[in-house]
Amino acid sequence: MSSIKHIDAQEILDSRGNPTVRVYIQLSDGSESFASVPSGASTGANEAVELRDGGIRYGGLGVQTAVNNVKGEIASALIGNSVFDQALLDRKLIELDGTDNKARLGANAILGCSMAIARAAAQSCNLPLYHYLGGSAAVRLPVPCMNIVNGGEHADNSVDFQEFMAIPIGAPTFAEGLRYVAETFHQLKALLKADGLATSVGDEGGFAPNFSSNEAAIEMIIQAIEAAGYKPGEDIAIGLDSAANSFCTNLESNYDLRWSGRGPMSSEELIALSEEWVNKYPIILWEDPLAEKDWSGFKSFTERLGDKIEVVGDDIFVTNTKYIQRGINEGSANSSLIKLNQIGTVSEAASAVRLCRNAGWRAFHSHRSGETEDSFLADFAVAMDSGHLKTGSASRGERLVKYNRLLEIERKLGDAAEYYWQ
Ligand code: 2PG
Ligand code: MG
Repeated sequence: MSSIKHIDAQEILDSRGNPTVRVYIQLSDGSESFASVPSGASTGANEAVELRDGGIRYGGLGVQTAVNNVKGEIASALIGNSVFDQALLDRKLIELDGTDNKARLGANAILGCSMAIARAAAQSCNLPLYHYLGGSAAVRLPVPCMNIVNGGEHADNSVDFQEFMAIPIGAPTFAEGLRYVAETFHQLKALLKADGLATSVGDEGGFAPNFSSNEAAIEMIIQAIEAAGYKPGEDIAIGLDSAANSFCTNLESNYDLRWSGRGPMSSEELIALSEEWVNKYPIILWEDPLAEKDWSGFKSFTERLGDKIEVVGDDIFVTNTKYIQRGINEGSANSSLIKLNQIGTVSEAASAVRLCRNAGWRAFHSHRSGETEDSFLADFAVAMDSGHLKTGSASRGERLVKYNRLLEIERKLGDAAEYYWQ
């Protein structure tokens, strides 16, 4: 048995220059690991709590309290335990925290430990992380849903929707899929330049120009797919994350697509507009088409479009089995986004995936808009066998590190590697 010998932590900076937590673990057999925690901008109200210091350091965003919680209370509780009891250790952390949403010790402190434990255990067994967490039958690479246009809260441009993703559904391998969408990204840059639009990028590395409308963004992406030599809808399809909380007005189900100039809309009007777009464009996945409180809107969207496209709940479910179960009961979606830091431990995120799978739903793995150079997500997505992930665009190192890790995993798996859509 290899046990936890030492736990340490420090404050580091994420891709937006905001503090986040890194946790270090040493085992009795000499194995060592560390893990770094991501952080979102468009967060759901029910996410596990990221503990921030307040005060003047880093505008209140410091994480020294979370770091001290790891070094003190958490380290005392975990040292001496077997590193292989991931679920038990995660439960111990949840109990030690004692709140429903990890508000006391901080989900950032807890997740850093949970991820570092998994990585140290994998190291101790001399297994790659994806095989340690997923078993030796975990051989499927996720389809990379590449976010090539950023809007909403991830950029200061005239685009209401947060993410426009290119999804290489027709590629034969992960490496080829990544090439399809990276080439599309480059073609998009050329098209933007030719139109005199900005080619600077948003938080997740996608372009963030001032398009004349959300539709104009979709239309230029289709042009870019064609310019790269691919067939829209066959080789590469489109996914959207509206992140609709960000344009939901004070009422729970009233929406204002500010940049479309259409004026406020009801949930039903927004759904009718979405249906027009699904009929017109090769959209196969739509995340957060409605706001987190608009459960009836989600249900009606799924009734209308759920047999045509993947309807993903992010802010509404926050990777929490309590909300996903409600969504399953009410038919609110047919897929859940899975973000490790929304729930705060590796084994709870795995339970969320399991719940989705048991209900015939899909599970869509995701990074956060504030990321680090940690590639844990790549291994986790392969381990969970969910078939697709999003981790930003073909720019910014904290995004590429995950894609490159997946290339590495595919290479390692060799002929055993699998890749397909659905
Ligand atoms: C989302 C995410 C990740 P954030 O809404 O899906 O793309 O954004 O991390 O800001 O919540
Ligand atoms: Mg989202």
